[in-house]
Amino acid sequence: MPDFDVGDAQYVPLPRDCLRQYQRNFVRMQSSANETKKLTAVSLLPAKLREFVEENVRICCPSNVQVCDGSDAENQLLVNKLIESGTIVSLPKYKNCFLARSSVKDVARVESRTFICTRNRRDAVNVPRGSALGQMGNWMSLEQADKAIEERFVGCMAGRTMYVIPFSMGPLNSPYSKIGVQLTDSAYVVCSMRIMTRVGTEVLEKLNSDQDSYFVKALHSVGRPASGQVEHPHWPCDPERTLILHKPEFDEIVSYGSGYGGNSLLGKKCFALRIGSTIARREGWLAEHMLILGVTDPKGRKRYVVAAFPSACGKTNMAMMRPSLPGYKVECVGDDIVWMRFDQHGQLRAINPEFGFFGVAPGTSGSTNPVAMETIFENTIFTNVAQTSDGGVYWEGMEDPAPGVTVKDWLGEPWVPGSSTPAAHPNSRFCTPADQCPIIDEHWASPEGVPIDAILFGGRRPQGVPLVYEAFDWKHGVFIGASMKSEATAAAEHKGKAIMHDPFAMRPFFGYNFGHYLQHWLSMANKANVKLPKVYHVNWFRKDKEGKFMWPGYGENSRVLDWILRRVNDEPNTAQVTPIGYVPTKESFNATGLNVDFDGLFSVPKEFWTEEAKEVANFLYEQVDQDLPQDIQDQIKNLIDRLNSYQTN
Ligand code: SAT
Ligand code: MN
Repeated sequence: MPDFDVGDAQYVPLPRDCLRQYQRNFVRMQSSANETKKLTAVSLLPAKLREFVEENVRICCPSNVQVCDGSDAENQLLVNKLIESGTIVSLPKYKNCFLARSSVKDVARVESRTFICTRNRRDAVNVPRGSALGQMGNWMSLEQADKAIEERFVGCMAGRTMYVIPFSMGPLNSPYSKIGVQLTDSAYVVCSMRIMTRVGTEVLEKLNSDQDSYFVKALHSVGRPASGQVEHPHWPCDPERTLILHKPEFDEIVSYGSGYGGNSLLGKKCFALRIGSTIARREGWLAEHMLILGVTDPKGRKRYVVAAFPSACGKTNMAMMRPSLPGYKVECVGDDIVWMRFDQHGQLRAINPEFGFFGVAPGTSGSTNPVAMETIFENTIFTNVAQTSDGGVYWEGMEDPAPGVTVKDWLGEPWVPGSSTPAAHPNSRFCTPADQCPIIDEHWASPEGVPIDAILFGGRRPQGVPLVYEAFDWKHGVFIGASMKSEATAAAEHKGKAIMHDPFAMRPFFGYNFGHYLQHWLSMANKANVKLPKVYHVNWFRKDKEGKFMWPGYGENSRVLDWILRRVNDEPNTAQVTPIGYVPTKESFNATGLNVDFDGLFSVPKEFWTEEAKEVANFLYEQVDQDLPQDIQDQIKNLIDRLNSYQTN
């Protein structure tokens, strides 16, 4: 329940009025302190957090402030409120599931409006050569950022509640975890953050007991158009002025104007990746856009691997894979983000900093991801999927609705199969608790993390790129990560299927200069006594001359894991050398029972790769220019040399 309430505030856009409002609010906060002796009373918050809340109450002028305790009761009140405002509807076909329809103008991450704000531009982004446009993130000065914040945030929460969400990225008892506090005026965001992160009073207790009460500050408002006219009252937003700002020097995130996904669930991309990568660099570890899975072979040997694919390229499917190879078992640790570091024994260990899955709905079905289908029909918030007349959901790829059941598309309009427009938005999502996954790994929330033996990079590459290949060594592995490309996806505002560079699947998520990031990855090899994991590149999406996929994917990808485990276990005669890395020998790759063109899947066409190497070299030299590490320059030269002397038969 709110700590204090100042009634229905008017929209007050001027700073002066805001200050007056603040004075009134503050008096009430003081008096509520005497009445409420609970941990969630604003006045009893740890000093630094209280300061953060008060400062932003002063700016945003909410009509009341509610510190979230993460309880079921609190969640129920918020759900009721969201149903009342028309933001979500209940889905009676399932248990405790809801559907939200966003504004049509707020459906994906907005990379063009996402900025890293630092004193020096070069700390934040790579500085491209000449007049080339930077492709790896945007920079804004701290002064510009403050001006933009002032223009947008003053009075933006008038008439609304400001929720204070204390959350932990990673298990609360893990030394790898970090705390954040998000202020937001969206109840939908509170409910979603509660699924995606660990929210609640335990976090406040930890902040209270920690000496420095350190937390990442995250301020979010769905905003209010400058005209004052909110187009869709059930989903307020301000798409014209949306801005997502990060200040790594202050561990601060400020997001305005959008309520969707990574724009508004600030623990995810903003904290765990952008700010996280800058903290990781400072502290000597890695914050990456990767799934984590455990794989057990028929002999009972278990290994964990991480895999980086760009958004909407099948990370969730792989993390929940049901292996087709007999005797294999896959267990899921995480589907999107990893924080990993070498422990005192030199073993790379990883945690999943998240608590839920924010997965792409379309394409998820009993055949592509049966495990996800067993996970998501309880305690889930769906956004922008279609709705069925029997109180369920529907999306492209899902089994057709039963006869007599009608469908409303993601906009709420009647929809019939075969329509020219999709039923679900291509970036529609399920937001679901991770521990509901039937194959969640028993160590998924272990404070010490899980040991990692292999790192996979991958993307959607229709041409030229083998199903799997292995890096010669760590430096070559870092170069492979830097060279990643993939077809554009619906997760951001890009259109079409152009092949885009997406180094480490981090292009939209770097918190600092990509050249420095490469150096940081390379520097892992300089740590004393570390056991560097093997590095791979995988591509499930190669197409033949007729444009058909050459590889069935999904559960059959366990055959690739099988080969990787053989390599990790140092089995002899498992690899042959090509200019781009090791590919499997025919006898070491289990294709039994599959009708696939082995030679075609693993071929390394000289012409394609000569072009590819040139293009990647141009990209890296042009984009990273003076910050391109010498080791990467050497890798480019080595690849070109190997290709020049490559004899194909
Ligand atoms: O950034 S989101 O969390 O909206 C999804 C993604 O791009 O992976
Ligand atoms: Mn992602």
